Amino acid sequence: MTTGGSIEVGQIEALEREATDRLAQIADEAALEGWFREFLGRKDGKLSGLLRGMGALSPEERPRFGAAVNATKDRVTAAYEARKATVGGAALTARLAADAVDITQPGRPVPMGTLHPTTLVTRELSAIFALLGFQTIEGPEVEETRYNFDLLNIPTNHPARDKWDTFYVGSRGTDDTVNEIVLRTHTSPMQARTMQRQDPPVRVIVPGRCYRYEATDASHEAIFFQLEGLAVDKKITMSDLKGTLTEMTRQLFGSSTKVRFRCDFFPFVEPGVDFSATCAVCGGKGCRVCKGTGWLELGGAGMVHPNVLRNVGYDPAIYSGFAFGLGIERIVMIKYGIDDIRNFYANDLRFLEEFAGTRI
Ligand code: FA5
Repeated sequence: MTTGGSIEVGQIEALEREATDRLAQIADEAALEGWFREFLGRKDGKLSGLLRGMGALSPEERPRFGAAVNATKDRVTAAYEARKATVGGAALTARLAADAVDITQPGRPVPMGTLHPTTLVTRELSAIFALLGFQTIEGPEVEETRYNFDLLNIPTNHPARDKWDTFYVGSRGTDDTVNEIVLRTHTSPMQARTMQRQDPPVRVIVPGRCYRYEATDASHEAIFFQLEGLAVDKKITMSDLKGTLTEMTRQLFGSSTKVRFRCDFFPFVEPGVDFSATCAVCGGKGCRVCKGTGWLELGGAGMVHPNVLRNVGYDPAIYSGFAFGLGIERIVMIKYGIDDIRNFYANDLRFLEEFAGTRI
C-alpha cells in the first residue's frame, strides 16, 4: 500500500466518525434529510465523493479502497436507518398527540332543517281531505292558457281574464288559435286536466304554487300557494260543498268555527261563492286581524259550471260537481298568528325556526 493509499483510508474513517457523530445529534426529520444528502446523497454525498476520487489511486490499491468505502457506506446506511426509525417514530408520536381526539366529549349538535309552515299546513290539509276521500295530486306551474283560462269558461278577451294579472312566458300555436304559455295564476287549471284524464267519480285536491303579476302587500305575494278541490259525480250538490268546507275548517281551527258562504262570481262555477271562517284570533267578536268583521275570507268555491263539464267531455245532464280554491298562506297566517305574508319567502331563519319541532 502506498502512503497516499493509507491517507485515503484514514479519510474514510474520519468521514465515518463525522457522519455517525452528527447522526447521533439529529432530532427531527428535516435535519435527518439534510444529513442524508450530505453523507449518503448519490450525486453530492461525501461518501460517494470518495469513490469518485479513486482515479488518483494505483490500479492495485483501487479494489481495497473501493471495498473499504462500500463497507463504510453500508455501516453508515444501517446507522441512518436505525436513526430514521427513532426520529420518525418520535415525530409520529408527537403528531398523534397533537391530533388526539377526546372520544369522551359529547357530539356537536348537527343543525337541523325544519319544514316550512306552508308545507306543514299543506300536509295537514292533505291529511284532512284524505279522511274525506280526496286524493292529493299536483300539476304544472308553467301552464297553457287553454287550461288556465279557456277550458275554464274564460274566453279570450273576456274581462274575467283581467282578474288574474298574468305572467306570460311564451306562446305555442295550435290549429287556428294561439295557445299562450303562462305561469299559472291559480290551481284551477288542474280541474280541467283531471277531468280530461279520468271519468267520474272525481275527488281530488291540488296544492301548488301560483303566480300573479301584482304589487305585494301584507296579504298578497306574487308567488303564493293555493289548494284546489274538485268533486264530480252523479248528484253532487251545494250541500256537499258546504259540508266539505265546514268540516275542513273545523278540523283546521276547532269545532266551534263557523263558516259563511256569500255569492261571488267565478266564470267556471255556477252558482259561485266566497267562503269565510269565524276569525280564529277573536272567535268572531272582531279584532285587528279580521279588521273588526269577525270573519276571515279563505277562498272561492261553487258548483262546476256546465260549460266546464262539457269542455272536458262530461255530460252535465248526468254529472255535477263542486270546486273550491283557497290560499294556503292565508290559512297559515290565521293558524299561527302571522300578520305579513312577505315573511314566508324572505328566508329569515328566525321566522322559519319558529316552526321547528311542529309536527303534523
Ligand atoms: C281563484 O283563484 C279561483 N281559482 C278560486 C276558485 C276555485 C273559485 C274553484 C271557484 C272554484 P281568487 O283569485 O279569489 O280565486 O284566489 C283564491 C284565494 O287565493 C284567495 O282567497 C287568497 O286566499 C289566495 N290568493 C289570491 N291571490 C293571492 C296573492 N297574490 N297572494 C296570496 N294569496 C292569494
